[in-house]
Amino acid sequence: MFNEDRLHNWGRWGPDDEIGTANFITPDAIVAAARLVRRGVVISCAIPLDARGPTYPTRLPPQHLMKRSGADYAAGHPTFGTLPAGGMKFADDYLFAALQCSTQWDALSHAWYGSELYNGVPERVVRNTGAAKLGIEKMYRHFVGRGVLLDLARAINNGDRLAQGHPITPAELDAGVAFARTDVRRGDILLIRTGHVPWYYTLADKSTFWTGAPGLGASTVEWLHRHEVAAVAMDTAAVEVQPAEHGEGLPLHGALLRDLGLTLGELFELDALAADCANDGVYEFLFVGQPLRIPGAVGSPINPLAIK
Ligand code: UVW
Repeated sequence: MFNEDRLHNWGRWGPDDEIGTANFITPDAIVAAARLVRRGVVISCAIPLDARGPTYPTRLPPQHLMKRSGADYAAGHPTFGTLPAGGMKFADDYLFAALQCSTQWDALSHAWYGSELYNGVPERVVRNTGAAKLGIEKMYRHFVGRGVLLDLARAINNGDRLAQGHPITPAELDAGVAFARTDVRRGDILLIRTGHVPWYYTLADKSTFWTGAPGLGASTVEWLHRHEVAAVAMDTAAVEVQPAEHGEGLPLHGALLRDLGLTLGELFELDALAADCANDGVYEFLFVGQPLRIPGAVGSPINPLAIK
């Protein structure tokens, strides 16, 4: 189902394109972004990948299991070899996790409507063995570039978190840009802070968190398309406002991932970065956020870094 009336990037980078707006990040843009590193400060935008985090209710929280630990050796498990000092001892572990249970990229194969994904890829390519096209591994070298933080909590809400159900508007994005005293350029990786994810960790009743979220309103699709950003990431579980402004579900996943080919980052932790930006007044930085190279995966955990 292709609808010319909707904003889209289908065909913009050829019929076989699988990376969408990541195409906006040019080698020159990466060189320019590297020049933004001035203080040698590295800030992670990830929450801990553990069961205490806000995993979307349709998924299981991650489980980290130890296969071998110091307790095994204390109980008499044999060492590996005899040198040095009676042999080597090794710890080993497993992670059982939904690929989108924590700080993550949504692959372009994560969401669609009708029977086609981004660039007209038929839904049958998303098989029970994985996505034969548009998998997150196609991004394994991407999302290195200029990052810009729009701290909307500070810019439009006196530093308080945005309310659940608050639909972010283009004017509010502009206010975030003005607050940052910078601009948004083609190929930028846009980080938008609402303060929502940190709130989760303070809640005694976690179910409250899932009754709604601030996020992008429908009218921001044109803004994002016009600014030609490479990716958008937020400190919320779904990027878009919840409940949706019109109808139910996650309609912006269709407009952004499927129509624009715009990769979405979710469950980012932006408070530490925001504090640093408020301190030095610099809201642009080198952003480095590669997905894991998992063939056919429709999302990936990441530890995105802002380097200033
Ligand atoms: C769903 O997959 C339902 O949402 P999200 O992309 O926000 O994790």
